[in-house]
Amino acid sequence: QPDFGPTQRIIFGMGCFWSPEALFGHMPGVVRTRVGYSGGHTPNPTYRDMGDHTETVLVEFAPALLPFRQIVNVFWDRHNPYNINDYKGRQYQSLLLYEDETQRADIETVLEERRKKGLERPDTEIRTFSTFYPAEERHQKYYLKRFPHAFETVMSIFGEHDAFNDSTLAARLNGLAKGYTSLERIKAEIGTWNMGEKERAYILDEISSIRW
Ligand code: MHO
Repeated sequence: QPDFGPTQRIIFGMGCFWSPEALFGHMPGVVRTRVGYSGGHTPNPTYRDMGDHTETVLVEFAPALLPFRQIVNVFWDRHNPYNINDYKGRQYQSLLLYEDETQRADIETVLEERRKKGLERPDTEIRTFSTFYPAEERHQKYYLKRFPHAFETVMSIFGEHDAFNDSTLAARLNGLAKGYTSLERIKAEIGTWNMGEKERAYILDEISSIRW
């Protein structure tokens, strides 16, 4: 796993959590992603029984590479944040959980910029971080797992599920599996990662061997 320097976190609810994990995962500057349940009070939610929680993606990113306001604009540009038909209720609530007051102020700035562009204020619930309950393993990096050889190759690099799920590589390849990026772009980015040369060569070799 490369060193990206200081990171921040943000939690987004924007419908079924599979796609947003791939969307943010493909973006350079995103360090890792997890899908889970958050925003509610029900203890120990599961997919079958999430109570008042929402499907969310936890995004850890390096603000030096990807500014916070840019991520927030992607969040609003890439889902429907208006409660017009209340589809699936709280499960698919448009939700934004921020980590600190600096982020909150940035969110207000983004909303103001969007208002000036004539965009209607979203119905998104905007609140501080609450407990994030990681979803079941089958939901993590969902699209990458549709490609068994790719999944097995990346698992063989990291050895176990937590390290796999926490890796930047799995996040990018999950974005690729969903069609958000290309292998060429990922390889070019890996060339810039702050890591040992032997490790870099090994990773590039392994991902070149994947049969998609
Ligand atoms: N694609 C599924 C939703 C799964 S997502 C984890 C469906 O259309 O029911 O909510």
